Amino acid sequence: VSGKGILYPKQSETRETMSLDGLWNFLVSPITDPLVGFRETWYRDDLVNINSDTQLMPVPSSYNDITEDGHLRDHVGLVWYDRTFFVPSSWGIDKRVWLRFSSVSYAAQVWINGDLVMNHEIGHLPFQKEVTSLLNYGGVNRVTVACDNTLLQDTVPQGIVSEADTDRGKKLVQSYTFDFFNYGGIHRPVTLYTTPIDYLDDITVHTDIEGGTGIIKCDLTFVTEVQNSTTCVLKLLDNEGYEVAYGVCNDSNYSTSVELTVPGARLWWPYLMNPRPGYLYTLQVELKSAEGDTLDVYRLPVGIRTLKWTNSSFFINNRPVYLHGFGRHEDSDIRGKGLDLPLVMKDYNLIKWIGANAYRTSHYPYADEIMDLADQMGIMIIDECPSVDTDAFSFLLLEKHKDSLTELIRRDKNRPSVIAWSIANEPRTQTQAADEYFGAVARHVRNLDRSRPITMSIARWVEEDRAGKHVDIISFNRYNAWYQNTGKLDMITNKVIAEARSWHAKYNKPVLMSEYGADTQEGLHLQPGYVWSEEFQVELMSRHFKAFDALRKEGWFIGEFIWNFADFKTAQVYTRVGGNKKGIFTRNRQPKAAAHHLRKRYWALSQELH
Ligand code: BDP
Repeated sequence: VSGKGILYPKQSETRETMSLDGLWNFLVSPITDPLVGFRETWYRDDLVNINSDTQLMPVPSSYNDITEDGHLRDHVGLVWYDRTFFVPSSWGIDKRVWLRFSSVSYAAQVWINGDLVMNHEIGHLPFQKEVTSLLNYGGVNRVTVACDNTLLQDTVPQGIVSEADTDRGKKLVQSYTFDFFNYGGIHRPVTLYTTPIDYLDDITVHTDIEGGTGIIKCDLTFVTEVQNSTTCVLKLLDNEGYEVAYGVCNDSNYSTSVELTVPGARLWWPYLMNPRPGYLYTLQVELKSAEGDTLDVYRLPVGIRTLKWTNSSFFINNRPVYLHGFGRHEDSDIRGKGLDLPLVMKDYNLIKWIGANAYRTSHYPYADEIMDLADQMGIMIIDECPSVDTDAFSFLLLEKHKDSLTELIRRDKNRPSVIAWSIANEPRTQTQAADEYFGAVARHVRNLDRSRPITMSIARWVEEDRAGKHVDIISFNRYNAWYQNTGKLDMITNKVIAEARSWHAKYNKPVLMSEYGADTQEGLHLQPGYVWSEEFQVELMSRHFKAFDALRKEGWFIGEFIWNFADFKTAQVYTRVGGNKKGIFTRNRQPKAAAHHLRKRYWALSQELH
């Protein structure tokens, strides 16, 4: 069985979880014989027995920055991971056992005890498979992962691999045009968990408001041995655990729907739009047998809110919203893109401190744990798929691009924090091929979810763009006084105003500036503002604020996202000093002068608006 849903593994009366995080064994495939691990079936034994170069590697983490080996940092191709673990005998009785990876970048192949379990391509997204029949219960087991970070013309995102002559001989080198380091490894938690034999496979909720009453439409799918034999009992609990709504529905062909009504519903509001932002109910779903026995229980957090958009505005719970936030990255020193809860918490504390109400998950889906906190804190998310700088539009690429959105929407569809889907960042949208390609991508997303608007961050000029017509909100990225007219601070305000106006004039849609900014070396002071100095970054921001304030009066400008929340690592290029330094915070999450400057604006904005 490999159900259709990807519910986050959670413990309940009927479900157990076991973390497989920790130190795994790790072996790099030799560049001279990259496929040797497959030929010699490395998955049939412990890596330590196979090769004495096996070392320890933390999971979750990127592997690139953990060792002192520059070759590993820049490695292209396969690396192997394995570890052993015990499974209790009790798990072997009347249960299904599942193995879930929250993300491996970029492609993964997984074996249990030498048997192939699954393949997955595209980083930043979870995948899982039932492994019940492959495990030794009450005994030791081995999980092996082959992980490949290679990016090609038909991967999402795209890259190019070529052969280079080095002092060590011929070697593969990876190039890519996107501006963040192509970290590899097991980036997010690995979990073994149980469900009952008859289990809830997926839950989909859509919320609405009628007067003061909240409506929650729940679609459930489940897997049971006998069709039409089960009942689902739903209870909605408020945040103190009191039951506020109840519903029952019967199996009809392994799926069912029910509508819950919540009189006097507490709504999910964004941060700073309400004194109690991020209000979440708990939807408790119980699958019952014909005899009334509980088969499975799963609890899903639910926020009741509505989204609406017109050609000029974006509304949450029927109130117009102005988005003020950032583009971000999952990135930090040492761990790269590995999930790190202290870092995640620190980032949210900084987001609250600075008074941002939104961010874009540039340029790929972020960890479930990061999204959970957005739901809880009321931070609005533009949820981006991993397509960056898309070019050379092929059928295969389109199919994978669509898959990345299918998997993203399947994972995040129930999250109140997700207010829009971003289908790409800075694709080459000036061609007929791009027009058709993004038409197809947007249709695909609308078929999966009509409850949220679609956007795309465009960097082509207004006149040449051919893809904006396919989205609901125009997001544009522009680096005035940085990539254009470098250093000319007096060439920002009018240009931003003019460009935003022409986007609106061309497409008659709400417009958001999704990137602007300047690289800044913390501690570098040059007055009057000169590129790379703190003074320059602050002045550049002020000139943009002036434009945004003028645009806000025109009624269709719906938000400003500075690039970037924090400094982050990139590929080695001579335009980057230790990475991209457009952060408001350093990579170590300390404020530059820009952070204090932005804080003043975002708090003033939220006071003025709400
Ligand atoms: C934009 C990209 C972003 C880059 C940024 C920059 O969307 O990923 O980091 O430029 O160059 O074009 O700083």
